[in-house]
Amino acid sequence: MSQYPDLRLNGPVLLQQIHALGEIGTDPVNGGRTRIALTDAEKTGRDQVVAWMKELGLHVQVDRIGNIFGTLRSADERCGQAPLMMGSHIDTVTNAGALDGCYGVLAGLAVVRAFREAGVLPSRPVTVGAFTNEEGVRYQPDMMGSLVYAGGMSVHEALATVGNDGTRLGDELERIGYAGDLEPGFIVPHEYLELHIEQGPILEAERTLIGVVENLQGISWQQVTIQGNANHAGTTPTRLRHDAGYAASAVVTELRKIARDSNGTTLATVGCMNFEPNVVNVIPRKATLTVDLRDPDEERLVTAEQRLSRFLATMAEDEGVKISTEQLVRFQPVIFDAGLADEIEACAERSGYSHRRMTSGAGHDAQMIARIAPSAMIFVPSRAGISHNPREHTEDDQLLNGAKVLLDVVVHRLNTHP
Ligand code: HGY
Ligand code: MN
Ligand code: MN
Repeated sequence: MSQYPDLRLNGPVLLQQIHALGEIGTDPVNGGRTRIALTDAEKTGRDQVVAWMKELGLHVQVDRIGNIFGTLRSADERCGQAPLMMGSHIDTVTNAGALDGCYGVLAGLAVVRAFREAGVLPSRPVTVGAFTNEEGVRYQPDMMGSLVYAGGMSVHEALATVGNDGTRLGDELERIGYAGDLEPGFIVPHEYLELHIEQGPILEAERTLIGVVENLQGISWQQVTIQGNANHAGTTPTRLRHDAGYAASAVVTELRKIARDSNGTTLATVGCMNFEPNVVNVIPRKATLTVDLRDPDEERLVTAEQRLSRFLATMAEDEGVKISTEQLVRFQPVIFDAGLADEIEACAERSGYSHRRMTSGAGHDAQMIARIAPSAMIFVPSRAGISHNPREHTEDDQLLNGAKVLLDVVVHRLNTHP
């Protein structure tokens, strides 16, 4: 018999808050919203989430890397009791949808609201976290706030990180007023749950409502710099060229071959590419590009990295260019807690929601918190599998299904792990 028989999800408030947060940082020209980490727009989003946490009477804390935590105290306030934590992020990529990350943070607040509206307190503290710089667009690596929190990166190193706009992360954190004084990791969660949109096509294609996320693929980000020779586009014979632009383009083609040869498990993306001097009639003297490689299997990911490295060495030789690489991110695949995954599956089953076990293609804060506490994720469908795009969308009833499963899992964990 549940200790919390009267808990109900307040769906309308959750949907209203998702909409309201999605209005912060909107881009009327290119669509969507842009709340890159530690920008003014993201600060406004942070301020709004903190205000909602305070409205719920949560104890709000900010750590030295700007991670925000709102905690609902437990009924008996046993000293030092580890909280059950839910969380995600509210920073976005450029021209993002309204759900990536935000949904998980606001659904966590909806779970707390269910306790508040029922007038009951949980048997252990319940904390909702919003982690800094999950997207890694401005400062690498991504999932930085949760990585620091889990002890995978020092606060000093994170604060000293220089962004691709030349700013220092610690200065920007001070500027937006979220340089907290608590040591990251000051709360070690009893367990951690992250509700997130799938950001891929599987659940929709299979008409399945809930994803029980068992694992998360490995991620490798590199910056590749190719140094060639600028020369006249009209007078330089092909055989005499040292064309950084050609070399960079050949990398993109080779990466598609690497992905294809993996039978689809390895994914390869060149998201950024710049030429210098970037002029129509000048052979590029320099090209910089980013490479994002992912695979659920560590060995295959290493194989893809090694194949790329060999290709770069051969290209440097053949084209007479200098190629250097810088590793920006390297995270191994993560297996989530089997007990929590079973619990999520049982809750989805009990609610009559179709469900399936799956791998996360995207990186998430849960992969970092899994280093310090049992963690797992719940997915809901993404329309046409679209994300990191203004057209990112999940139906309201699907969003509420996910939040109800999150509430149900929290209640069950509190009942069985008081
Ligand atoms: O890159 C990712 O997978 C995440 O969105 N940061
Ligand atoms: Mn996300
Ligand atoms: Mn994202």
